[in-house]
Amino acid sequence: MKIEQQHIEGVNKSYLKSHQENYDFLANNLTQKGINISNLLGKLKAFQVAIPSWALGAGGTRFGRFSYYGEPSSLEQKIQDIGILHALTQTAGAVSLHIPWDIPEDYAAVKELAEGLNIKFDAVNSNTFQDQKDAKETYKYGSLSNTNEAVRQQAIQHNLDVINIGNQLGSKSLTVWLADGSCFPGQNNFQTALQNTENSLKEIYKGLPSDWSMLIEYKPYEPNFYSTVIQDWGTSFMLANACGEKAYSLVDLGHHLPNSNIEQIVSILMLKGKLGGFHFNDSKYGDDDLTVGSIKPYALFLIFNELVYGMQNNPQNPDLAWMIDASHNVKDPLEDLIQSLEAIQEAYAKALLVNQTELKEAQLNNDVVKCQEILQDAYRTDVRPLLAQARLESGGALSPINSYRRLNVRETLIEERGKYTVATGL
Ligand code: AOS
Ligand code: ZN
Ligand code: ZN
Ligand code: ZN
Repeated sequence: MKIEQQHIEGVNKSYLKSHQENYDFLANNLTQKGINISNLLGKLKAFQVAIPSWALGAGGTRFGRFSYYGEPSSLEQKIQDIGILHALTQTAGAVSLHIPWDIPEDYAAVKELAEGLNIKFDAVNSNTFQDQKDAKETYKYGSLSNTNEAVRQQAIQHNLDVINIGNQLGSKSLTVWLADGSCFPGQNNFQTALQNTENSLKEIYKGLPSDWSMLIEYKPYEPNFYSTVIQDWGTSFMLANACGEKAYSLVDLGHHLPNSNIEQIVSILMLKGKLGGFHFNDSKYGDDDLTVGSIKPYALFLIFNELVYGMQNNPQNPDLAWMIDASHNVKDPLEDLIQSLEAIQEAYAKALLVNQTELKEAQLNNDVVKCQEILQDAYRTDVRPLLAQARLESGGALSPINSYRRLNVRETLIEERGKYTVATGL
């Protein structure tokens, strides 16, 4: 299934009048505050977020998985799904692949399909958290950190293979997330595990093309429940520095212990020029991978406030790889991703409303109340008409979720692919 422009325009008609009223009201208010609307719209239109190939089917937990009908079974179908998301939202112009789950059979065909849907290939992800069929060595006791050199070599080679695959598609970065760690005290020597990881990452780094970057993701626990080798941003930062200037930290919002001040982490990494990528999601307890903005939207706004500040004031930090990393156990994955994309844009738009000059002045005057007022005034502004306008101007849907439903997307996918697909696993 492919959503055509005329389908979207058809559905947009019924929302046009009320949108125009809401938008005019907001645009007037913001203009009176001295905000340049066309500048704002330009930034929103340019902000594209990569969809992870693994989020297009229903997720699950270790207790089970309830499949969603009509899920994609091949890389081509995953790209088609992202094409649907992008047509509606105009903000999902990239895909993040996972190897070996997404090895293309026909590179030219996959590239052509993605190009036709205006989708770029963002960071490619390696997988050393599962044993692969016919693999000689097992990752049961770690991959890049393993005490056995043969295992480390296999994991290094896999990452080099992933770079090679991504290179053929036009990707420019590799994301390394390791499940390495230990489940019980005494199981691992912390220093050996970190040293092995550093040496292995340096080997992978040597194979990185000159215009590529390596993104090092951290996570405090799971699947290992006593220690994780790359447990926090400090460890990731340390490893990125050890590797070189093309290595960066990647922040996944779900990879922090409760109440961590993620906005501060983001801010400091950008100051040091070492924030390379982002995995958006939301969580209540741990790495819940819930819909972005569904639990802590104010925290997301504060994070975006630092990202916007960094993008404006930290030329030492590169452009970021923006990605969603979410999982949906009970929702239609595509609807869930539409909600996440909207929440990201909303937080970004609100952060763009913060008057940085006034904030700096209030900070210098130690006017704590004013500082809070400035942030909360931006946060409390309903920016949704602005997002809708940005979508409209780019050819997207005024109301993506409603359009998705009214265009019977899921029903059509089920018709085309069948209710139970390979991805169902039944
Ligand atoms: C795992 O917890 C990390 O968030 C990874 O970024 C990602 O979810 C994984 O690579 C996908 O399988
Ligand atoms: Zn992640
Ligand atoms: Zn995660
Ligand atoms: Zn997660």
